[in-house]
Amino acid sequence: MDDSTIAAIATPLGRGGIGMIRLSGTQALTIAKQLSSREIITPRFAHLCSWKDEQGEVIDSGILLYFPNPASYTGEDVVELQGHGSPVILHALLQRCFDLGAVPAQAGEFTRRAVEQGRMDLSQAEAVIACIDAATERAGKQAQRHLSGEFGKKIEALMDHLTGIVAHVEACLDFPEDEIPDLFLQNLQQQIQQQLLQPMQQMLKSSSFGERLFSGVNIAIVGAPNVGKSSLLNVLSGHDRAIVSDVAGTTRDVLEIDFEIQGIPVRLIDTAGMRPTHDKIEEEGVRRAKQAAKMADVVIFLADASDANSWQYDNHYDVKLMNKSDLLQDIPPEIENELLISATTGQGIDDFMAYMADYLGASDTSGEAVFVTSERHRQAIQTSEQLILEALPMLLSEEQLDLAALSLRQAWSSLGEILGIGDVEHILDRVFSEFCIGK
Ligand SMILES: Nc1nc2c(ncn2[C@@H]2O[C@H](COP(=O)(O)OP(=O)(O)OP(=O)(O)O)[C@@H](O)[C@H]2O)c(=O)[nH]1
Ligand SMILES: [Mg+2]
Repeated sequence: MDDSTIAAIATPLGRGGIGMIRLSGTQALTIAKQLSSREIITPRFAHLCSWKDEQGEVIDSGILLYFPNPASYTGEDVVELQGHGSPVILHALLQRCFDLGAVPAQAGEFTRRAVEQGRMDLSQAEAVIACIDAATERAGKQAQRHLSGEFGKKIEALMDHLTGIVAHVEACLDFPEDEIPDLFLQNLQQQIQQQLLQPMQQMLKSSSFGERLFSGVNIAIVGAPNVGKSSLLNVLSGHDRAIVSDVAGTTRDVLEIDFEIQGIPVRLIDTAGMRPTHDKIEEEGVRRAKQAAKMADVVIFLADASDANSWQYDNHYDVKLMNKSDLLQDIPPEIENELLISATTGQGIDDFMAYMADYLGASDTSGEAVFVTSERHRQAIQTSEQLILEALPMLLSEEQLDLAALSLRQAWSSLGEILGIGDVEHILDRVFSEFCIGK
């Protein structure tokens, strides 16, 4: 265990109403007493006091809070100094903490200590960054569910089932061959299906939506000039962002707006209409449009339902959408199965949004309250699932039972990585390197 006392500014660097310094470790209380010249510091009591430098001159004043171990964020003694949000004052105060014996905290070190002290599991620690980084309310709520341990409990439940199953398989190993009833092993297979594989597959299904909640998606709208790409961008953004005109080739630059689809942060990208051109500026616009389409996660090909010339697009796209439905008397048979909207009247936009939500995986969450939200967790579940699937047929051949037990134990360890259980030092290093200092 690290017995150093760490200190860092926990609020964003910049001027603000309040600036906070946090200390954690065995020396935290002693340092607090020296700073504040107080003999007695009551746990969880808001002390209004001033903090002084070596000469006794006041550096800042504010609220001092002391949380004795183990009931603190890190599980160690924690002191919080809530002063004024001035970078100069905060740095002076922090330096004073260092002079009194604290050392600078590494990125994420407070939370890492919380994990090491068993105050939270690794998935909860990751939820701390997820909370901070959440770009939409729904993402924030999902992060809270992870933070509360709801996700970790699901993983723990799977690990408990695995432990039970491994125990059964290992018990079989002690029996002489031929004495293990077939039915017993078949039952075990069934349990694996129901208690492990099914819930894991459901979790994996929800992961594309869950991961997108945090990673967000870039969606590019491409198509021929004048089909209404900029009009669609304006409708979806709810304001008049892009210039719209009946002159083909209006948009030249790549334009972006941010909005959300069922909580997924979406960057919508409007591009220049694609057509052969000798106009140098428009040519550059078309080049940029192609580039944007290449980089996008989802490419929407927009066409004008009333103009068959716009229906063909040679490059790759993910979603085809027909605009200007208001101009149609009848729907031409060639496009009767396509998604139809009118950027002018708003017709079909809700259905299109529902389609996009589905496309982005919203329906795959099947009403679950908490789902997989990170690639790291998904990969650990996938590895675990793979190992269980490998073990499954081995369970029916008695001479392979030991191999089956080994695979199942590895499957358990893979799930354990999610919670930070086992030999996970390298994983901790990676996870916490993404944290900010002071958290
Ligand atoms: N009737 C009708 N007109 C539309 C609709 N959407 C766009 N328009 C009109 O079509 C013309 C072109 O619209 P834009 O949004 O500028 O088209 P664009 O695809 O961005 O065109 P470029 O930037 O030139 O590639 C404008 O006159 C719009 O008012 C629609 O749903 N119905
Ligand atoms: Mg345009």
